[in-house]
Amino acid sequence: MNIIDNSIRIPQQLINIAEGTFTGAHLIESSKTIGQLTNMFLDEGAREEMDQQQLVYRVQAHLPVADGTLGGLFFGTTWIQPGTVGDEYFMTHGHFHQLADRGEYYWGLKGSGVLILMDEQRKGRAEYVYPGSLHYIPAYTAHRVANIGDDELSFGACWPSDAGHNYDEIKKHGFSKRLFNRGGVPTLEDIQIA
Ligand code: S6P
Ligand code: ZN
Repeated sequence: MNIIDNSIRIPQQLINIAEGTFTGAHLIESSKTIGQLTNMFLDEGAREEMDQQQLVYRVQAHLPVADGTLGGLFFGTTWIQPGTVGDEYFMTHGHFHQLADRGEYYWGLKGSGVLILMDEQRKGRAEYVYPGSLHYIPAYTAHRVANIGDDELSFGACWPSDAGHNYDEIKKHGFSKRLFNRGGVPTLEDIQIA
């Protein structure tokens, strides 16, 4: 609650601007392991043979209003471990927003990665992510980040509090472009829907 008087208050939340970690109120944390990412990587057989407890990525987010609130903003950090499933880099699940006309900002904090984007016509493109890179994700655009480095990758995000997440389309059809480690070179390849 906002208390209006003449005192100058200490903020309720803090962010470590180098690490992207938050402390304070209204925080949520989540993580995804190899075992939770069924059918997300192209080589499902390789995923099944890996340690199912292995961490792929984790998220910390500051949600100052209820999910679905019109006019608010959410703010978060995602950390992706280095690694591959088969030849495909560790990456976030990826999603459209539930309200598909909501955009988002991403920015690189640590490590090196690639932001993979896809519009509703399945037209895809990608951008490098690195400390200081800034990425405007337009409305109607699915987004996911892959870690192409040997170290942990982290990036920040800010999105409307009524955007929501639509994971179903990605679960059903995946992205139109996937990122593979081909002989040490990050290589984007077109994937046809089966
Ligand atoms: C939310 C924002 C990020 C992702 C996070 C994990 O709109 O894009 O906070 O939630 O990077 O990715 P995903 O695809 O598993 O939600
Ligand atoms: Zn998003």
